[in-house]
Amino acid sequence: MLSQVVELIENKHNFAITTHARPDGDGIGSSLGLCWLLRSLGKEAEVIVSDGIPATYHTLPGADEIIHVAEMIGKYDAVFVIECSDIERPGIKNLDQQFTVNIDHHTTCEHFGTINWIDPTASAVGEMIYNLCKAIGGRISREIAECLYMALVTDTGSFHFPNTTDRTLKVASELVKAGVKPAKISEAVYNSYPWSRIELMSKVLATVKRDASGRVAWMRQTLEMRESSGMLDGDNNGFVNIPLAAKEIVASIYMREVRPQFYRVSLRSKGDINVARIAEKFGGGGHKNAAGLRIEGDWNECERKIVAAVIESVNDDIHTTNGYTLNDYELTLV
Ligand SMILES: [Mn+2]
Repeated sequence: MLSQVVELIENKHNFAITTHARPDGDGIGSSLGLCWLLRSLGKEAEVIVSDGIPATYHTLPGADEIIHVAEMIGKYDAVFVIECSDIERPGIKNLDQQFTVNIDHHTTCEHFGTINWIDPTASAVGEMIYNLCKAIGGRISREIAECLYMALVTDTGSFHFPNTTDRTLKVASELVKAGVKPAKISEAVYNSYPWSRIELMSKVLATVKRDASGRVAWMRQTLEMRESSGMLDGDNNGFVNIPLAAKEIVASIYMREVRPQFYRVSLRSKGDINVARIAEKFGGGGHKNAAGLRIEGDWNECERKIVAAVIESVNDDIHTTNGYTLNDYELTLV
């Protein structure tokens, strides 16, 4: 919990911070934000990751100092593990030999750390790092603010996903006061893609289908599409949300072929439709409105199973909530 994290930082000196492979804005932004916080407190800190950093995050302060490692070398007083469901997610060997601090806001997170601080009410880990900064009496520098704002913007979809709370907006406001230029971050996140994203989008959108009720949509991304579009890492970020722009669509499925017979699947939903429960059925996890899973086998067979599970779940959720309407967003996260 938070008090243990504060005590650890006060009493130790030499820290590393890591996040999951294929890092996103919350993983990178929170890691760098925490790194700047620790340094401002006179501590040694560095961010270590196993994977490449998507171009979107290269402009964040400190991104150019991130160290790429395949295994833990040297001993730290503690390693902060940001936004990871388990100790394997960072993809760093021998991480389990370290004193680890697990910081996450996902309910499906395992308590794998020596210290575990899990706050499912936070919109992003970035919001938790802000709270940590306040709890430890740190100052929100412009560097910390830019990194944490990136975390908030990306995890809340520019503050329009249901995880956005009054606290999220208050934190965002404080970060802007500390020097963040929201338009600069939004430009980096939403209007700085290479053309290959548009090429890939046109191919993926050509596969979109929906069920007879018109409430569930699904799309595919094949290995061939990756190659023919010249796809770069991150080019497909957010594609899963596109069908949700249609008023009647309440759940969206995005299947990516990672290698023959192996797919990563993203699920997104609106309001009370719970896709985390569906992902868990297939061994995955996530939040009520944003979840993911992996599945192996024949394309059509895998797609059929997942689509059927989502349609069934949507029907149940609509039934149990006694008539769902799109204006019925209930913020369960306060
Ligand atoms: Mn997050």
